[in-house]
Amino acid sequence: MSDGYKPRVVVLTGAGISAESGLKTFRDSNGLWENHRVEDVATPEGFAADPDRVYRFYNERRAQLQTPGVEPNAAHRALAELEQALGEHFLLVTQNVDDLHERAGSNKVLHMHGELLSARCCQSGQAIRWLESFDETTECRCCIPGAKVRPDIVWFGEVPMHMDDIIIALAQADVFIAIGTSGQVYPAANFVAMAADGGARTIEINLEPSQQNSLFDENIVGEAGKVLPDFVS
Ligand code: BV8
Repeated sequence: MSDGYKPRVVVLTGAGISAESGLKTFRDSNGLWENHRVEDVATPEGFAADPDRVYRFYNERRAQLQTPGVEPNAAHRALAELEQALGEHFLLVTQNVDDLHERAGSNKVLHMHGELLSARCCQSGQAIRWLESFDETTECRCCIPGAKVRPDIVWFGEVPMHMDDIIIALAQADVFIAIGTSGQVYPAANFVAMAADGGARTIEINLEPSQQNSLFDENIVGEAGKVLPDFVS
């Protein structure tokens, strides 16, 4: 990257970027939604109806994320290098709740759907770093005794995080790159149109063309871990 002009780049990642690290995606074959009903484990109604099932769903994924061998892959590392090269002209937004971007060296990651490795206090709303399993008998560490904790996850019907910052960045982007996302969940699925409206060049990198591939200026088909290192160099 020349020292002079640095394009403003916004990247959106989805579950596909973590697939080569061994984490399940949602909608691929054998994906998370094949073995769980979204309504049961990723909605406030599902949590109210059967909290234990939801705690178990996220405890299993949190434990899997921390098992040996689940490591960032070359795609995560390539994005960390791109952040190094572009500095404040680079923004990484992820729909993922794993910490593989951070473990690959990305410093600024906007987790618009929350994070597995934190819990949210039901009393104060605070997010607290939390690595072990928890359930409805677990007491919060942050405030009044007896306060409970829930997964620090944005469920369907809840408001995604960091939307103000994301909307501004998309309006100012020169390049928008979506990596490893099926483009089926909103408002993230609208980001390509929002970036294009702001004049950005839009690029999709995906194992197969997503439902939205026609909305992108460029479609690169392949495994992110194989495509991205060459793409960013
Ligand atoms: C909201 C919890 C209002 C975290 C998740 C229109 C406008 C606004 C809202 C809506 C709308 N229409 C409908 C809605 C409501 C709803 C929605 O989108 N429903 C869908 C089903 C139609 N949206 C919401 O409720 C959102 N909230 O809208 O609030 C609002 C809006 C704006 C501003 C203020 C308020 C909340 C959505 C968040 C829901 N939470 N999960 C968790 O458990 O992990 S969503 C879930 O899907 C995950 O977060 C996941 O990240 C996300 C998207 O999935 P993907 O990441 O794309 O994964 P998927 O498996 O689908 O695809 C993987 C892709 O990777 C595939 O294409 C595959 O080919 C590819 N791939 C595989 N391997 C590789 C690869 N690519 C490259 N390399 C590889 N190796």
